[in-house]
Amino acid sequence: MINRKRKHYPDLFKRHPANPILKASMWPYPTNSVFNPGVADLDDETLLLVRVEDRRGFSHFTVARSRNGIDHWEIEREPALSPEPKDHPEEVWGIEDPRIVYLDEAEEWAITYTAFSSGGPLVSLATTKDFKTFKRLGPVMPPEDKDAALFPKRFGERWLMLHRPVPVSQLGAHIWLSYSPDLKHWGDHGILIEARRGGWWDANKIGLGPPPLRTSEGWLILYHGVRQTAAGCLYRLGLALLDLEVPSRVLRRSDEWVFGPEMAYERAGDVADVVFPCGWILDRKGKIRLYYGAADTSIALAIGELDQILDYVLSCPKPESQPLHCFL
Ligand code: BMA
Repeated sequence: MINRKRKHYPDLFKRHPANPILKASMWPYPTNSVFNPGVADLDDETLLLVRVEDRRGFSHFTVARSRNGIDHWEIEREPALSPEPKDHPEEVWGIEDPRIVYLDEAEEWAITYTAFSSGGPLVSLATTKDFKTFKRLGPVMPPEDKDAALFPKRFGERWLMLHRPVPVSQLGAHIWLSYSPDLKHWGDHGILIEARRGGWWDANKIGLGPPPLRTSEGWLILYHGVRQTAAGCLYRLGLALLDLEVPSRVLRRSDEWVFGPEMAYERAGDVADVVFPCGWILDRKGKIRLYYGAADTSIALAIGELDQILDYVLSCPKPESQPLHCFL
């Protein structure tokens, strides 16, 4: 792959003028906030599995559907997936931040989500064919671990998952890659993308955004970097590209963030200065619709052109070394 001259696009992702597209005031039942939705492309409509936070502070998921993915959302009157602490004690304080991937082989959707257990947040997995009934596979990573998504296919015999454990050693919260023969038992863990250090926008703590997106040039990754400032945390987004056949190889990583909180609905809310995407859709015209939680309060949409995004990410540096991973 050639090293191109660094491209500059001021707006790789453009905010939709209808933002925020979904708010708690539109909900058919009382809620505190709606944000960080998982996204599924159902061909004739866009389905959002919305994280809804109630006024205890606990979250559940509710389905919202729209033909154009922008407006006229039909919001279901009942939650689609609620915490079930009796059978699943790890969900005692709610379920959060779903990432949805269609598994061709199984002909069903897989949802990785954060289960908020009394021992801390962990990664749980559920599957569904219709977003009405769900099969829980239970917790797949112990706490603290979040921001997980599967790849939609096996590599060789194994499934791959990206996720973000947080070590007590405070040596940095990085994006890890793990392997499984059956989606339930995971091993061969290794760091894939490291949080940088010092003054970088993505120092110390990063995490995956939407699930990896298959493109002609590799798996496109959008991740958040959390900058600690005197005023609190600042969530911004950067890009990376993984090898199509061997996703443990990081081909490119952006030095700069490509999207960050700017608008009033991103800068103020329950948690200020947060843009937090958990899903995106690539349409037939090469446009990416990125759905994100804004300030942990509402849901917003930004649109990008895949060609431009690839052009940009291919002009980004190759990582100097691969951190840990050598299993594939
Ligand atoms: C992260 C997650 C997200 C949230 C973000 C900002 O740790 O818990 O759900 O949007 O913090 O509060």
